[in-house]
Amino acid sequence: MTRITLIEGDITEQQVDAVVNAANSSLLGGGGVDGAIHRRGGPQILEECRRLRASHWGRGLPTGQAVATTAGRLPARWVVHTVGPVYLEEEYDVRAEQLASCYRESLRVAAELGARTVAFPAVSAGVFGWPLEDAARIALGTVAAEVPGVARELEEVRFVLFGVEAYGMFEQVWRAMASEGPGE
Ligand code: AR6
Repeated sequence: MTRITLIEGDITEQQVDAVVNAANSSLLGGGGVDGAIHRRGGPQILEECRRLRASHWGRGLPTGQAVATTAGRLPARWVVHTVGPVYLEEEYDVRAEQLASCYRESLRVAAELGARTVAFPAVSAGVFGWPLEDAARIALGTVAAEVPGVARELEEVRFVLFGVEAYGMFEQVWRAMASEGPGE
């Protein structure tokens, strides 16, 4: 059984096999989680990202997809980079599906690598402006739906929320989902 856990903390400190990065299409770094991962993980991560840009992902990684690199000096084995959508109300349906795809694709990539433990941040809920409650609903709903399938080999999927507000919101949404039961 895959455990889904929530903690308040910094994703760069997690002792897990794979840490998911909320990147952008360039794969060349940025602020938020992305900045923290590159800073603490060191230049090896960026080197691999540049190689990905020079080969398969010449035009950048499309929104909703995921790709892995080394985790450099982080206490993890891999970083799975995924590109969340920028929040735009007029295109809600398409972009919500892209956000769900980030979680599905990241789990698929991590499982293919043989990861047993994966840590996620709240993708798109920072610079990309996705409202926190809805970001939590999509994140938790998508991961919960995936763990009986592609992610069944995983022992733990951990959401690492930065600050009490994000942690509290994920907790609240998770509890509400649990009380609604399966099929919701
Ligand atoms: N550990 C865990 N969560 C964190 C950390 C951390 N160290 N730092 C921030 N967060 P964001 P996005 C939270 O902006 O919205 C970058 O410039 C943060 O509080 O990192 O997908 C990229 O290069 C928020 O709840 O990602 C892209 O251009 C969540 O992580 C763009 O930002 C996501 O915030 C991506 O924006």
